[in-house]
Amino acid sequence: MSPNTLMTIGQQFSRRSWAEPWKIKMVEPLNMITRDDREKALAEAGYNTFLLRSDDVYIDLLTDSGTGAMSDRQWAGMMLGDEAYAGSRNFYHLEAAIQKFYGYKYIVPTHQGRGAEHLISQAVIKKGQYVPGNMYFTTTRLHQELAGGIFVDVIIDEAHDPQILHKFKGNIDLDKLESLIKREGAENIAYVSVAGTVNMAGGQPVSMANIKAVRKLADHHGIKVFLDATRLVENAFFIQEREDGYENRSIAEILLEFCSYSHGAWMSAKKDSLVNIGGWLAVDDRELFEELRNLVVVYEGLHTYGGLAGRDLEAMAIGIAESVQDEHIQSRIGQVRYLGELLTTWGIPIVHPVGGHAIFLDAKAFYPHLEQIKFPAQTLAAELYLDSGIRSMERGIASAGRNAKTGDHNYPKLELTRLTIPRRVYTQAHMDVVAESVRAAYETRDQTRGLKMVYEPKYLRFFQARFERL
Ligand code: PLI
Repeated sequence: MSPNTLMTIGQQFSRRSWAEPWKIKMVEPLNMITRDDREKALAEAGYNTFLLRSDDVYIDLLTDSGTGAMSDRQWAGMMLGDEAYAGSRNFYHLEAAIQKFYGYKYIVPTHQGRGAEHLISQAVIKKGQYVPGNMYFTTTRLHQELAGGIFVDVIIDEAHDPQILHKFKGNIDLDKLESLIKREGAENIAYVSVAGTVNMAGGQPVSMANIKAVRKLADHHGIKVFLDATRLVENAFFIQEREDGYENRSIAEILLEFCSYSHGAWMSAKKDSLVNIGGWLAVDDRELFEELRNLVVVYEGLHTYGGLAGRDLEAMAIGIAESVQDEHIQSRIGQVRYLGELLTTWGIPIVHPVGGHAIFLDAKAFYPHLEQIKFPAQTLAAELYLDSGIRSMERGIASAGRNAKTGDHNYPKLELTRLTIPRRVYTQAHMDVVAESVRAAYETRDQTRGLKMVYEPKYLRFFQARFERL
C-alpha cells in the first residue's frame, strides 16, 4: 500500500456488495425549501446548523446520534414496555443484552451517553487528577473537567493528520501515556479513557493489540481503563477487516474481547445500538457499582430505568442484538465508504482512511485561504446547507472551545465538517445528491469569506453559538 495514495484503506480490501440486509416498510417524506428560504433560515439560525429547524432541512447529516431507523422488531418491543417505576422487566432484558454482548457484570441505565459520562466522572475523578484519552470528545471532556479532572490527549500523532493512512488512527500512543504516568505519578491519573472509533479524529478505530497493551501498562501502574463504547461495534468491524487473526472472528466475538480489556464502559446507545434515546454505564467492580447506583437516583432516575421509559429499555435491548450482526455493520460502513469513495474520486479533501460513522471534509484544505479563526468548517457547513439543504456539523475550532486555564480558543489541528450518516435511514441515491452538493461547494470555494462568532455560550459553545458572515 502506497502511503501517498488517496485511496481509502477500505478500497484495499476486496469485498462483496454491502447492500442493506433489510427492506423499507415505512417512509417519511422529505421537505426541500427554496434557496431564498434557506438563505433566510440560515441567517435566522446564526449560521449554525444546530439552530436550524429540521423542517428546513432536506438531507439531515448533522449527526448519527438518535437519528437511526428502528426495526419492526424494535417497534414491536416498544409495545411491550413495562412502565413500572421499579424493577421493569425491560430493564432485565437490557441488563442481559449488555452482559451477553459487552460482557460487563453490573449495569446502570442512563438517559443518554452524557448522563453516563457525568456519573462515571463524578464517581472516579478526584480534583486535579489527569485523564489521558485518545483525543477529546466534547461532552466527555467537559464532564471530566467539571469533576475536576485535566484531560490529556495521548492519541498517536497520525490521528491529527487528515491525509496519513494508518489502519488504526485511534490508537493510544503508549509512550505518551507512560511518560504522563511517570511525570505525574500513577496516583494522579484518574483512569485511562479509551474511545472506540474516535469521533473527532474522523471515526478512526483502535486495534485489539493497542487496547491489550494499554491494559497491560495500566495494570502495571494500578490504573483503571474505561471505554467510551458509543461506536465500539463499528470499531469491531475495522478489527475484523484489518487486524491479523480477526478476519474469521464475528463482530460479537471481537466486541466481547475488546471490552474484556477494560474495567467498565459508558455508552450512548443512540449510535451503535440503533435507538433514538438511551445510554448506560457498566462496570465489573461491585463497590464502584454501588457508588454509581447511588448517583443515578440523584441525577437520572431509579437504577432500573435511569431516565428512560420501559419501552426505551426494550428497544435498546433488541437494538444491541441487531447491532452486532456482521451483515448489518458491513452495510452500515459500506454506505459511509461509498460516499467517501465518490468524494475522493472527485479530488475533494476528506479525512483518510474513511472511518465508521461519517465523512469528514477537511475544511483547512477545502478553504486554504481562510485562517482558522474565520471558522472554515462552520463556513463549509453553512455553504452546503445553502447549496442543497443538506445539514452537516462543524468539528473544528468552534467545537474545540476554549482552554480551561488561559481562556484562549483551542486551535485543533483538525478543522473538519462532518457529514454524519444516520443508520438505516438514507439510500445510495441520497449519498449521490450529497456528494454532488459537496462538489458544487468545492467548485465555488474561492468566493467564500468565512464567519465571525457573535454569541458564545459558556459550555459546549458549538451547539448554540451564533455567527455572522465576514
Ligand atoms: O449524545 P449523548 O449524550 O448520548 O452521548 C455523548 C457522546 C459520548 N461519546 C461519544 C464518542 C459521542 O460521539 C457522544 C455523542 N455524540 C454526538 C451527539 C455526535 O453527534 O457525535
